Amino acid sequence: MKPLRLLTLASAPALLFVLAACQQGKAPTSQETATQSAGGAVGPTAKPGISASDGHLVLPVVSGRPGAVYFSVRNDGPAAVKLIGVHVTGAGSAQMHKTDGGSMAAVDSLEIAPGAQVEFAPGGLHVMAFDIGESVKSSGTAELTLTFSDGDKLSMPLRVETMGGDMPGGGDMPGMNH
Ligand SMILES: [Cu+2]
Repeated sequence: MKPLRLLTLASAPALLFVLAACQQGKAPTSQETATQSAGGAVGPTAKPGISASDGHLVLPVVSGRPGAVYFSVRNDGPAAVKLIGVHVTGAGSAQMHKTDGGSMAAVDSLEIAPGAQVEFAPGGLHVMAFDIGESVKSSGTAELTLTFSDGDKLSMPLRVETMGGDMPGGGDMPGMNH
């Protein structure tokens, strides 16, 4: 894959440090120390040292609008990794975005420092999924695959939800529906 030179997100490091600071207390639980893997949230395609959890896809209220994917990803490996691509099953395309104030911008790559956990959450980083097919809506499940700069991938299941159901005003994505 492409080597280096992909770092474009100026504000990412600050976010990473904040998140990393919240995650310093992590220690293996007794029932998990036997395995070398970093957490059980990910399937067999897991990238070593990287774990992801709490993946969910929020469908738009209006069909045809993009959906948003949120999840947590953690780097328990010894070196920084760079997330360079995302894929959502059943979606025509997907792209990393970052909401900043009232607008959002595409994020081409995202470096995750050793020991850092990055949250893709409403109001910040998210994955935008375009052209979501009917198969996703009817089955209620989807899968997110992350691609890293070294070519490794990591997949996780996504819970499918509908925007606005329980969320006041459905307003967790400023700028998305306007
Ligand atoms: Cu977006």
